[in-house]
Amino acid sequence: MRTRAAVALEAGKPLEVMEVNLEGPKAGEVLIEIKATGICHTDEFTLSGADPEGVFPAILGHEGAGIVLEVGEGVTSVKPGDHVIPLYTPECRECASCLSGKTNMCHAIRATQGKGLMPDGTTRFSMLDGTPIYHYMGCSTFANHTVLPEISVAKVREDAPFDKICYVGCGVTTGIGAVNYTAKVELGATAVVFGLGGIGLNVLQGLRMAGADMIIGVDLNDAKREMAEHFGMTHFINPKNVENVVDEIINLTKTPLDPIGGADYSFDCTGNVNVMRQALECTHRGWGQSIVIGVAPAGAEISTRPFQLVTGRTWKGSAFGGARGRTDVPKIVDWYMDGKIEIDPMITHTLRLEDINKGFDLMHAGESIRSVVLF
Ligand code: NAD
Ligand code: AHE
Ligand code: ZN
Repeated sequence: MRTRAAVALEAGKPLEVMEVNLEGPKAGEVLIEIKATGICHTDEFTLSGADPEGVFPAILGHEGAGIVLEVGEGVTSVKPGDHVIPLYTPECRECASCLSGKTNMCHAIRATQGKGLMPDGTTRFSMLDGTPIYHYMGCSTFANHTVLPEISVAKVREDAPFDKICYVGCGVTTGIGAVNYTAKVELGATAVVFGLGGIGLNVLQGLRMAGADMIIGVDLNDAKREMAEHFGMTHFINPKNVENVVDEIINLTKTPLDPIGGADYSFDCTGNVNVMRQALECTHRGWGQSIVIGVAPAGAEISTRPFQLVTGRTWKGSAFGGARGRTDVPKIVDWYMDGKIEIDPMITHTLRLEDINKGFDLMHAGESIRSVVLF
């Protein structure tokens, strides 16, 4: 079949909207009509050329929602008509990672997915002249139709609006999950969120859900403050206005009973390795945990004095919030539909596919939280 897609022809260039060829689903695969897709900072990261796994031409996008149109041989868990969210972190329930119960990092198809290929080593997309187009994060949601492995789709309730729940495909789950599944934040905790964008705001609402007391937000952009307060931030720091952001946080968290100070938890949602260091070093001696969510460019490395770890701080990472896609994503959609979490205010812009590059411009200008493309 033919479908419309925004194609990343090469790194650093705007996407080009065009007709492309799409082969139908093979065994174990499903064809999905994408109804809406968010634009995440990670799409920008790969398009910029900073992603070591970036391959071109590719159809980017990994934050979508849509309807199953057709299933390949042997597919049993979804059927045509089902509403689904594509998963860049699949859940096969059979690999050692899934069976461990210790991680959401299913490795069944990771090797081919990282090369922009389907599990059989080929692509389903091509240009009209036959040139293959790579998949992206196993999702390629910047296309009106896409093909995914069955293990990479979460079936969700049919009354949930596509233009909002697409965000559960990455940002919402990543932020709320990092608090609840990765850090397991407890009632009364003190936490710091670095970067108050599409991920950081969801960390904030995760912290509010978990019952954290003091929630400090850090961002270079003062314009992020108002929305962050709406999502539960109790204190704001703009690093431009303080001499040393780590000292500032430690001072804020000192109490007469605890003159050492330091946060119980911190979350990096910037992808900046200097910020990751600050995030670790502002946590409490003896028990502080810092969760790295931000994705750093190729070649970047983190550093700290080992003494920071010797004295009881823990550095952890979180991909897709530690959520097991097929199990947890439908529950997060239910939380939204039941009013336990909010999504609508974070979707600041909706665009047509033809205008998708505006979504990247708004992100660069710091003017959007999430732009959502409607098909
Ligand atoms: P975003 O652009 O919406 O937000 C980033 C925020 O960080 C902005 O508000 C910006 O002003 C702020 N910021 C930038 N540099 C800063 C600094 N030095 N100090 C303080 N604040 C700073 O991006 P997003 O969509 O929220 O994504 C955030 C990061 O998370 C990206 O690196 C993205 O690739 C990554 N990410 C990771 C996962 C995962 O599973 N681990 C999932 C989604 C996104
Ligand atoms: N390809 C990059 C890494 C990109 C990365 O870390 N991706 C996150 C999701 S970001 C979503 O917006 C992730 O889930 N990683 C786990 C995985 O298996 O990719 C690189 O550095 O090579
Ligand atoms: Zn993302």
